[in-house]
Amino acid sequence: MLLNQSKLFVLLFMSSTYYLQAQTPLFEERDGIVAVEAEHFVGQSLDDIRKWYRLDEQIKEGPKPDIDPSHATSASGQAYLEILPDTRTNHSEKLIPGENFMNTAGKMAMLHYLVYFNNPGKYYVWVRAYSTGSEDNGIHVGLDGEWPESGQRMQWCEGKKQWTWESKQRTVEQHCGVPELIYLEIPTAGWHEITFSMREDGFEFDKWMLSKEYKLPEGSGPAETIRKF
Ligand SMILES: [Ca+2]
Ligand SMILES: [Ca+2]
Ligand SMILES: [Ca+2]
Repeated sequence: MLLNQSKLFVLLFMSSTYYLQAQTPLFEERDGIVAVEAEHFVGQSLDDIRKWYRLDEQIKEGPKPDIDPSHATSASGQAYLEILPDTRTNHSEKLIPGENFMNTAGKMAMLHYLVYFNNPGKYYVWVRAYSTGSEDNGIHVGLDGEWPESGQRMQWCEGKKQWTWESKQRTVEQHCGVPELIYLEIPTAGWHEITFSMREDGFEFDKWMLSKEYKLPEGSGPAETIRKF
């Protein structure tokens, strides 16, 4: 337990380079499941050009442009995050790498979460997102400051204009994504940092889940697996 606590302090120290939210819950894997509201991040970084903004029942909009209204009422926890501003909503608007698009993981608009794992191993990553068009449906996921190939280019094509769980990787051959290619290998029991970073601006992020089994979550997914001390 002492070792685990000291690891947590190291993680929190590492995290001090980004803004730490007050009273953010920490999370725990139980029975092969981690479930987290996107809006319960512990901090964000690399947010000078694009940033994640919380939308909820009180905060109904962020920086413009943003072509669509808030989707908070149908979000899990009635809150979600969106990368704004959104300057590319369709193919006719200019693609500017490093501004409204970032194909490389871990370079822009990064969210940080801390999770205690009881069971190491391979976990599929699921994200509940709301996509309106063709240029707001990609994100990357990483682990402990690294960005493995299996966390790059999460992609949504189906389920437009509604909150949709997905776990598929965009590839050269399959732009709509291939199942079972998005996963993280948790090397040890104990504390680990899960991170998400921008691929396309305007991405709307409600909730995420890790699961040992590749099984589509139902509805808003399982209840958050908050760490109990
Ligand atoms: Ca939007
Ligand atoms: Ca966009
Ligand atoms: Ca949410």
